Amino acid sequence: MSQFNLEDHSHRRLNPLTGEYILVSPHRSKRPWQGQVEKPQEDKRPEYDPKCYLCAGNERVGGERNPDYKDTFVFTNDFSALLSDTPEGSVDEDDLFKAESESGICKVICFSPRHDLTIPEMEVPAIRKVVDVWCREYEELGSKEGINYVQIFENKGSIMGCSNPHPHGQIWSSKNVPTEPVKKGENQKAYFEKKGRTLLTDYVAKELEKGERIVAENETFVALVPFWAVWPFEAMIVPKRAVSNVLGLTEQEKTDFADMYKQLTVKYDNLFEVSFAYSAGIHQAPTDGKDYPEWHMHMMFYPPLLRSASVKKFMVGYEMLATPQRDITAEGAAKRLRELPDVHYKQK
Ligand code: H2U
Repeated sequence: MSQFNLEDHSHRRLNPLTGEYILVSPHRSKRPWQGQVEKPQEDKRPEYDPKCYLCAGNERVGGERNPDYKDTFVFTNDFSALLSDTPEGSVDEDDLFKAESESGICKVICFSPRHDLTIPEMEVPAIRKVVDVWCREYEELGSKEGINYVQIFENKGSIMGCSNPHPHGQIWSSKNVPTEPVKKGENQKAYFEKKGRTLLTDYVAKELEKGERIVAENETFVALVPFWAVWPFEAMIVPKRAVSNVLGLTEQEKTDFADMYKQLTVKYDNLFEVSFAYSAGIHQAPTDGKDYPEWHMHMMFYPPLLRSASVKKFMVGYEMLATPQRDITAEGAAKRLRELPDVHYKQK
């Protein structure tokens, strides 16, 4: 028996942010593949689509008309999953049937009036305006009574459930802190109490030293494939400095955040020369008025593509019943992304 190593042998890796394990089976990436092959979607779109409900000047499904916006545009979701006027109430029957009312505000953010663009094809100053919208909305929504968490996210690509190719993201803000940020908050708190520094301050410093999982870096931000990544090309964008939410970012850091968002997504698109689908979102401190020195904000990217423009990873079988599993290692995925060009394939 050879000595245990992470490149050849099955192992489980801990996600210290969530406290959960994932299974890594590097030897399995050599197995033959006879699974599903889909045709990549056509990605030719006009700058303006008269039928798009997010294009400037067009009517949305609910009958409201979008203004003639020039950069970003935010509106309250016409089909909000959370509503601000939901009455308070709860049910608790023998600890077995528990429910409580949930309320909140949901918004949609158009990233650009250009129907044909996506984040990796936008310029950094335009993406910076998206970062500014996130800051404004986090502040405005978060300061409302009864809003204790602001989840900013983006679904990109129809395979991730995105309903419209027009570049856009969403915000769902709620009374309760949702499951993922609760777990991450608890683990970051425990680490901070033990070490006096945020978990991600120490983690990012170590990753920068090691270099093997780094995808891109600028002065104040880094994009990396986390050691505990579940999705094949999962990545996170993290500020090098401990900042608990987007409002703590300096002007320079906001621009660097936009730059990192572009750099990572350009590499994503270049990987299979296709508009790379993902769900991405920012995890940051709750907005209940308390201090969260342990929280270190970060943006997660969960892309489903695995082998080509059409073959995606399925979260089925063992993943649904036991624990998430991956074949290609985080290090292998980071190396592939890192070595890709910084110029978008459509601009070559
Ligand atoms: P997704 O593409 O990630 O589904 O986001 C689009 C959101 O836009 C979706 O939540 C909303 C949908 O409810 N929407 C409106 O608010 N108004 C419309 O006219 C169409 C879609």
